[in-house]
Amino acid sequence: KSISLIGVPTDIGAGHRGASMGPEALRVANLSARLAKRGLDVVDRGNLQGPLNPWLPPQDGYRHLPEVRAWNEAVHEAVHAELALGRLPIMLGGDHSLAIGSISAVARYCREQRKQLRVLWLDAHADFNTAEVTPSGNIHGMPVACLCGKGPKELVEVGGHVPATTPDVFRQVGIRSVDEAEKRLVRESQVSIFDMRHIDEVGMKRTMEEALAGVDENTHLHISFDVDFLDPTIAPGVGTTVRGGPNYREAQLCMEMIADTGRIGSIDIVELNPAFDKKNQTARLAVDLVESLFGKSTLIR
Ligand code: DIR
Ligand code: MN
Ligand code: MN
Ligand code: MN
Repeated sequence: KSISLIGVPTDIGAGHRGASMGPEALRVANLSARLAKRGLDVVDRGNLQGPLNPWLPPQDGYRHLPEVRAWNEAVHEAVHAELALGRLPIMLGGDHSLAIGSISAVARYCREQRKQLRVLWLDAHADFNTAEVTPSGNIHGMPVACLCGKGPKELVEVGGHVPATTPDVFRQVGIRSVDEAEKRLVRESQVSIFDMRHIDEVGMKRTMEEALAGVDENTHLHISFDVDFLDPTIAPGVGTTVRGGPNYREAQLCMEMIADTGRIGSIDIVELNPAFDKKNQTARLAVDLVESLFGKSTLIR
């Protein structure tokens, strides 16, 4: 499989500055060379461009709505172009609002190819807020709702198919912070959530068996990996840490079980914020985990 790295250097949807440095931190942590060493053909396409962060307060429930839209138009086109070439795009984020562009493109590709889409949303947060209920106005807390058609026209219409996709394609893993009014939206949407309590009770192995159930030869698996999924003791380099996340071994097992399906078609690596990191350790951990996503194992290769 041929991989295309796409830098998305923006923190336009976040509540802290610095995720715009994520793409470079992943490059400095050697992502490209480490994947190439696994025998993969990797091309770094460089960075997409979009508006600078004007750092304004929210307006009508959204912070930076026109800017988030502009970035996502660019992401959508870039991701769809890579998929159409038969390549596997990896977004180097950037805040999680970029998933509106990437997943809408993947969903469009799946409709064109008559493939089944499955999205694994690895995150501490459900990212299902709307303007009416958001406590922050930050659009990185809204991409799943937008992709399911709940959100502003500017974002719901990215890619031209409304809704871009449906709640049944999502499996959220690692969730442990859902805002008060967001809880009802998540329940009503029927997005399937494997929260930390579920992982505590049945373990990561069974959780991933459940989250991957039904994945078959015709499935395109998209991994949307918010680095705040990980426990902050191992991954401090994010803006919105939440304690009580998966530890190193649980995270590795999660990635290894995804690799075993052989069905990964696209990936977002988001919310990595070097301004909060120490010696690039979170970027280096993310690269370790991505190697596992591509099948690195202890005894085979
Ligand atoms: C919070 C934080 N739920 C919000 N969200 C995210 O502002 O909507 N943090 N996604 O990473
Ligand atoms: Mn998060
Ligand atoms: Mn986030
Ligand atoms: Mn997120």
